[in-house]
Amino acid sequence: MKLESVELRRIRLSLVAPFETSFGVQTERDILLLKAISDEGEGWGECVAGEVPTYSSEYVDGAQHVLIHHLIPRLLNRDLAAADVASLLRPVHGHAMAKAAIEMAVLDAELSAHGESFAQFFGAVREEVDCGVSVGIHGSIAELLKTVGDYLDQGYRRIKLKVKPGWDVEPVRAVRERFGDVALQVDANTAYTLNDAEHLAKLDPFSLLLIEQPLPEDQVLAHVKLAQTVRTPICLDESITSAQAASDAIELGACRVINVKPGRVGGYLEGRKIHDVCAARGVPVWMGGMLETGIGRAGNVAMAGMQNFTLPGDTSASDRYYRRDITEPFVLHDGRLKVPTGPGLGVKVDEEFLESITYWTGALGRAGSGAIP
Ligand code: SMG
Ligand code: MG
Repeated sequence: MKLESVELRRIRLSLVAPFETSFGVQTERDILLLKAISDEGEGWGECVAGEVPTYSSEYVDGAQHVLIHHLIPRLLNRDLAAADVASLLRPVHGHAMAKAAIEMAVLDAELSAHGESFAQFFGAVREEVDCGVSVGIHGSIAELLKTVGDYLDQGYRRIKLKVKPGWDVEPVRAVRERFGDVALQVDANTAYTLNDAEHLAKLDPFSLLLIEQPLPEDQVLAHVKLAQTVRTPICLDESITSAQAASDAIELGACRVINVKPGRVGGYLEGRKIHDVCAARGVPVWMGGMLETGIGRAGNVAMAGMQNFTLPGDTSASDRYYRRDITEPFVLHDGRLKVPTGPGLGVKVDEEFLESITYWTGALGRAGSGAIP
């Protein structure tokens, strides 16, 4: 397949409700979308980098810059397969989310051309996947209980509470007391230090499925030490940047569960490797979320259909995020989302709606469209 050009597009989409984490509040997403245009057809990619570099060092303006100046030029006008993208981009260090976005677009173009779905390509074994929902930090316990109750009424099969120092044991206790043995886990997004080990052990009596990324991402050894005090299984998110990092963390005993986010690890192909490494070591994985639109959600739900994705993911329905999605919406049925079956991502982008929320476009490649406005 020859990559002839890449269109870039920035859109803004408001979230249906503010989403607060230990690193800030988000009320909308400013999203970079890519369209890969090849001699065999087109494909979509969504970049999961946020507006500010607070989840990780990447942010959407930076991702756009590195794609335009360093990544896309290495791929244009070459005969390539999606499987070649990571190695062609390896000379550029870091920028996993930017790399993941272009690899995704190339993969969608390639699979669409062959009539193969993402799920078939990944060897997915499920037609639908169990869904959890990530619940932000709230202003009060009463408000939190209302939100959690609403999500449980909608059918979500697992609740994840965002936590931070000062908002951890009490909200967990309140949700356990009110909602009984609901599947429950927490995510700290690196907000604690190893000095908080005794405090985090206070979560042990609540039978959480896991505690996600309690300590900073580069502190793998500290997670090993934390696991000696805290009985709740530790799950790593931000720390796992590659299959190698996953393998090392497991061998060191830093985690017993891994959250796979294709964007964080440089793409779906590296995500699949992490799945395989974890499966071989008996470590369960689950699909993370980065507030994706229907484009990113389609790929994530397909990958979550793989065998070792045994825990419900942060793969919530479109209406948990956006009033109107840019594809047909993903709708929850009995706490599950259907894995798309059509070629490539298997969703149709609503081009008219997309145009209406686009505030910038650019293109690279092909005569006459090389300019970035
Ligand atoms: O997509 O449902 C979603 C959000 C899930 O909590 C979620 N993601 O660290 O796991 C995580 C956070 C990062 C999101 S910041 C935009
Ligand atoms: Mg997380």
